[in-house]
Amino acid sequence: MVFNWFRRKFGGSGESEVPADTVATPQPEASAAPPDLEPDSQAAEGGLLNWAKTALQSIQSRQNPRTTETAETITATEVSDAPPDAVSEAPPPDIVHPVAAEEPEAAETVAPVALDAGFLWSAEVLAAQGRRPEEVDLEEITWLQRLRQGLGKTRRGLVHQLRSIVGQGPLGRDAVEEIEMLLLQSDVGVKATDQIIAALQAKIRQETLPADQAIAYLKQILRDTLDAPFRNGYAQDFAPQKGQLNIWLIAGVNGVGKTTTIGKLAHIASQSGYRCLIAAADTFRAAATEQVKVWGQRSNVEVIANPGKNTDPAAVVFDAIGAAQARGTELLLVDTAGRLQNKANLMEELKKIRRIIDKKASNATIESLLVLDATLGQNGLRQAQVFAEAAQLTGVILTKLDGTAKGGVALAVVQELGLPIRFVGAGEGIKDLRPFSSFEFVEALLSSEVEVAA
Ligand SMILES: Nc1nc2c(ncn2[C@@H]2O[C@H](COP(=O)(O)OP(=O)(O)O)[C@@H](O)[C@H]2O)c(=O)[nH]1
Ligand SMILES: [Mg+2]
Repeated sequence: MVFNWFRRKFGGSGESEVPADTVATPQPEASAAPPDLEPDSQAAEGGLLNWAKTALQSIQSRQNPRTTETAETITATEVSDAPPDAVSEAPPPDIVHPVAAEEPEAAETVAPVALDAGFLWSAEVLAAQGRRPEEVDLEEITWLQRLRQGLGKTRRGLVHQLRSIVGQGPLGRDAVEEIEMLLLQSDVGVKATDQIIAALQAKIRQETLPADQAIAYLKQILRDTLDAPFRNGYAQDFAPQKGQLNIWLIAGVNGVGKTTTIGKLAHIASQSGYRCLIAAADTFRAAATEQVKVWGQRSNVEVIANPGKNTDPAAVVFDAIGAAQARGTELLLVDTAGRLQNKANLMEELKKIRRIIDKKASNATIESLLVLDATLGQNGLRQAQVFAEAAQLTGVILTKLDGTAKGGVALAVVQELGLPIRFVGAGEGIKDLRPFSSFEFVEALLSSEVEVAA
């Protein structure tokens, strides 16, 4: 049974637009989990612990085939892409990176799963979204923990101070100003902060809020901010359509993580049962094609490239679309350059690629996704404006949330660009990218430490 990582459910790779809950899943293997929980009462009646136990048992019962799968991919990870700084100029494309050779994926999957505090926190977040314990994948648990870890620094500063502010009694003007400062320090940006504070003040004018309710309300405001694009015409569901060609153009400046993200997306796609192909259209840097090929090997996805020097990226895209159409590819991922001789050239090149796609694949579903490095904070946003015009952006992928990034930038991104965040990256490994969920993000950003330690 295939877990569809885009839709985050088992067997959900089909054309069906029916919501998860109403899909009948007749697969007999699905009932491997102990059936002693009522399907709709898990979190509420059985309690979190039962939910987590059931999830753990289901995961364990599915673990065997998965371990074999991972073992095969490990060999490919021994060669690594060098960081962009090292490879951006002409020479050595084949720098071997010892660090990446020991990618955590093997250990991660093989490690025994325990019902520890991290597992429980992830379980709580999944259960709160109406997920059923039998339909949760282990990688979702580990991913949530990683996201939470990545946002740890911001969270510890933010939550601690927030609690001390709201703990002082009903929110007054001074307290609101302090919260405003906190948000700005967390990279939320002026515009989004203003809006969040306005919403908070409006609420406070109506009623006094005890500390817990104030934080719960703040969480809701943050989720609403992140979900605003869905109220403005963007579809909430974001997955390639089965049985037809989807083309995702991946753009962004040098070093933000485009190629890495393509590798991770290719992995998600092939794991989820999509026929996937990569177009290596960053022909500017000599090493770029090699780097994307390594990711192709890791994810078991073929890469269409033109080995010639100074090849026209639009020509590579043209060839890749031809190949995709001939093979019945469902998802074509297009890697692009992040730097050319100058910005105008880069934008021209992106426009040209876009024209080729529109022309040669007029029936395809096209998404143009901007990759933003979360550690760049507000600076990244300025770059984004330029791309927005050239590439007709339809969404954002936020990377490097595991680093020094202050997670608040996600709110600024949505507020300033009006685009939905589609995926978030929190690590250099192949599994370190997942579809974005405002609920999970805000929980990872604002859940208190105490709950987990309990
Ligand atoms: N820590 C961390 N590093 C990342 C992430 N995504 C990408 N990177 C690293 O960022 C560097 C640049 O990535 P690359 O994909 O080459 O960027 P590109 O120039 O936009 O294609 C590489 O060293 C990646 O391993 C992430 O989510 N977390
Ligand atoms: Mg690249």
